[in-house]
Amino acid sequence: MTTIFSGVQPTGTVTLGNYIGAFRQFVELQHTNDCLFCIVDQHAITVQQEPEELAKTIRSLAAIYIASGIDPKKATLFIQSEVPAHAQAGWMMQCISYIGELERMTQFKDKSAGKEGVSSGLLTYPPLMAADILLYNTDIVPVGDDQKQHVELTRDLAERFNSRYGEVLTIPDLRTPKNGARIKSLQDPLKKMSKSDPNKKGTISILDTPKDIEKKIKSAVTDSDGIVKFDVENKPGVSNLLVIESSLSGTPIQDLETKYEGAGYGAFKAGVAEAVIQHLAPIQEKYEELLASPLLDQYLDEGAEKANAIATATLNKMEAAMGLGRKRSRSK
Ligand code: ATP
Ligand code: LTN
Repeated sequence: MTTIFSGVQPTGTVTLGNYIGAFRQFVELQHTNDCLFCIVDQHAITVQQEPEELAKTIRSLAAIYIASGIDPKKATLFIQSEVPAHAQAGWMMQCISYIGELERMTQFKDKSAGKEGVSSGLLTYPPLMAADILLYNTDIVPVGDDQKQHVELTRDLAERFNSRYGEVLTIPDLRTPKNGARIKSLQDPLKKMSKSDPNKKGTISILDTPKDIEKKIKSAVTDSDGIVKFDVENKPGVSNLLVIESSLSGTPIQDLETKYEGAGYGAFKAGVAEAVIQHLAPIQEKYEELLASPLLDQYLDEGAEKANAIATATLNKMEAAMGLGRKRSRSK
């Protein structure tokens, strides 16, 4: 069976970008593969977090995973910091990474640009992500477009480890969605929609109320020619809204262009808002139920137990291969 692994950071509320780019792929993949999904809280602290808020966001994210359709009986859902092997293997991956290759990561450049007091964890974040993936002998990593460079680095690190210490690690492949791999901000359709964007008008959270969704889509930046047509280069705002409606409703973009022919942007935006509201309503309902239920902790406990067993086995092999501790001398 193919092994799938992915992670989402508990930073802010999950956006429509995360949902379309990541969660929907997860839900689709869980039926025919061996899936592990992680709440990567150790990645979240590369940027300072308020402890109370972080703890709440972790639970909320777990509920969002399940409300979006992840079945914790089929897929393993767990919290990164509850599986110590991640930090241990992350350190080993750091020791085989070069500072130069980490400084070239665009996410590091974006998140550190113009900031004072950038944590060293922000730079060494990709080796920890590599450890997350490699501990589970992962074949495929489903993510949005923005994570492509990190998955490529993971492949390089795994190959480097194997060539230095023997064939221990599986080389993973990337999977991005055909439609919606990079949902854009509603206020700046050249930028990706992001959880940590301080301008909340550009971001739809999957927990937003119908009123907020309508308001945000109504004020989405488009253009002045009034034609609903998919053209990313010349009409990025309209194209982004078309991608959103198409991926949520399952209607091909061409059919949406026909639907909105001659309609004007007012009717177009109302239609997109309706599609988003309809799609999110059952997810929001399930989310509230889960947060109030003791089942959430039970699922996370079971997930951590399963993940720990697999991760520890790989960690032991990695340590033995590198010569750490007494694993080699004891096996003789
Ligand atoms: P942050 O702003 O804190 O960096 P983020 O919104 O980028 O957060 P992550 O937790 O880093 O969210 O990403 C979770 C998953 O969602 C990843 O697979 C990522 O590729 C995907 N993703 C994030 N933003 C988008 C987007 N705008 N369009 C499509 N996929 C996205
Ligand atoms: N870097 C990712 C989150 C992440 C991840 C992972 C994704 C951490 N570890 C392992 C896939 C596999 C992000 O910022 N979205």
